[in-house]
Amino acid sequence: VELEKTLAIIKPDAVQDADEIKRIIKASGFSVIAERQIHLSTEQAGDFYAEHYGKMFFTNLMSFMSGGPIIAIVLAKKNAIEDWRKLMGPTNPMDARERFPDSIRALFGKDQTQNSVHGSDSVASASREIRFFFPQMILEPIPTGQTTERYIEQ
Ligand code: YYY
Ligand code: MG
Repeated sequence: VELEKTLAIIKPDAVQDADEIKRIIKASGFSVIAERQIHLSTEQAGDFYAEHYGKMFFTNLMSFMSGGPIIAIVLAKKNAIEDWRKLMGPTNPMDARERFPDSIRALFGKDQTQNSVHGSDSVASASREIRFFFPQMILEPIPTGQTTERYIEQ
């Protein structure tokens, strides 16, 4: 089985809950293979969320995402992209609390902007988003049974 990689972000509103969120992530079968805390500029936040440029919420999203440090995390697991989206829950935490009360956004999200976590939504976006934060990362699948230690950033 080839392990898939995805990019998770713990957003500024949930950095205080990072330890608990990472505990849930690991208990759900994901490996954390790289991790980095970074405070994005509004310009970097705009680059990361370029697909949403021009939308009503774009300016809000930029000021939120550049308003404090975030933690970017590369996760590995079989079916990581889809499974991380499921564990995150719906975009709006109110919706998450109604439909998926155990999801991370249900537990830690505040509103539809301050929703605690991000997750890549496709193989193409995972690849782009991992490179955005970890330009040195090797993006070939990790062979089964091999330790992932060597991918952890020093
Ligand atoms: O992929 P996901 O994060 O679940 O939602 P997107 O529709 O891609 O929106 C990205 C990001 O934008 C969302 O996590 C919060 C913010 N946002 C917002 O502030 N207001 C909205 N009405 C929709 C999204
Ligand atoms: Mg999205």
